[in-house]
Amino acid sequence: MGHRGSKQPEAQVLLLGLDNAGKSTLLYKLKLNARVSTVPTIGFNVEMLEARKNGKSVAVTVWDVGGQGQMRQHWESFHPGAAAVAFVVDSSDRRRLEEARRELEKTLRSDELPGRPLILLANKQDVDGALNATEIKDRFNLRRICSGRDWFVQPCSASTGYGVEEALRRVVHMVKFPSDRSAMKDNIKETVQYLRASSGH
Ligand SMILES: Nc1nc2c(ncn2[C@@H]2O[C@H](COP(=O)(O)OP(=O)(O)O)[C@@H](O)[C@H]2O)c(=O)[nH]1
Ligand SMILES: [Mg+2]
Repeated sequence: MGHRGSKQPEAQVLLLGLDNAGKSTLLYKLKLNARVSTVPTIGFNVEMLEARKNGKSVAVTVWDVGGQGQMRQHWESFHPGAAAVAFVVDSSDRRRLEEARRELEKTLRSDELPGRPLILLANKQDVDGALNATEIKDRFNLRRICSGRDWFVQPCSASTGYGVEEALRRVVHMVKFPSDRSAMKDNIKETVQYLRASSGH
């Protein structure tokens, strides 16, 4: 990161969701378009993805912040630089849907994310009995909790790749790409320093 000399517009996307939702699998599916085995994310993964918008090349930096309990307190440190939120849900885990919904609602209430678009990734569609995109939308009461922002529900399977490219296209479509990213780059540096300091590295 930070070695690119070009003025390519860049946006930060926060990849959030409970642990085990499939965030890391999704990120590496997007990055490599290949299936990889993941380990539970302790800190965070970050990848810069190239995409096109209106015939121009753009960069989407995706931050996969660990979903486990003690990492959730750090989600907020990533909010200020985020142009969009991608929230991953394990559509087959009915037991934890309400927990996921609460986390999403809390995230969207953040003062640092006013009007930022949300893409809800209804993941694990390959699993028998998984809720479909409409059911997820209704369970999450998205129309209510997303008032004042663009939102979209994308059914996908990070394992098979179904819906994954489509998800990135949706994000690119919804995100605004400001031309001056210098302030945002400083923001990222500060966030990384903060996280390193607080994890003792
Ligand atoms: N069947 C199925 N399993 C998935 C899918 N996405 C992720 N998984 C599995 O769910 C588990 C958690 O995935 P991971 O990416 O580590 O979740 P994270 O904690 O959100 O980063 C792993 O065993 C993945 O192989 C999917 O779309 N379908
Ligand atoms: Mg992970």
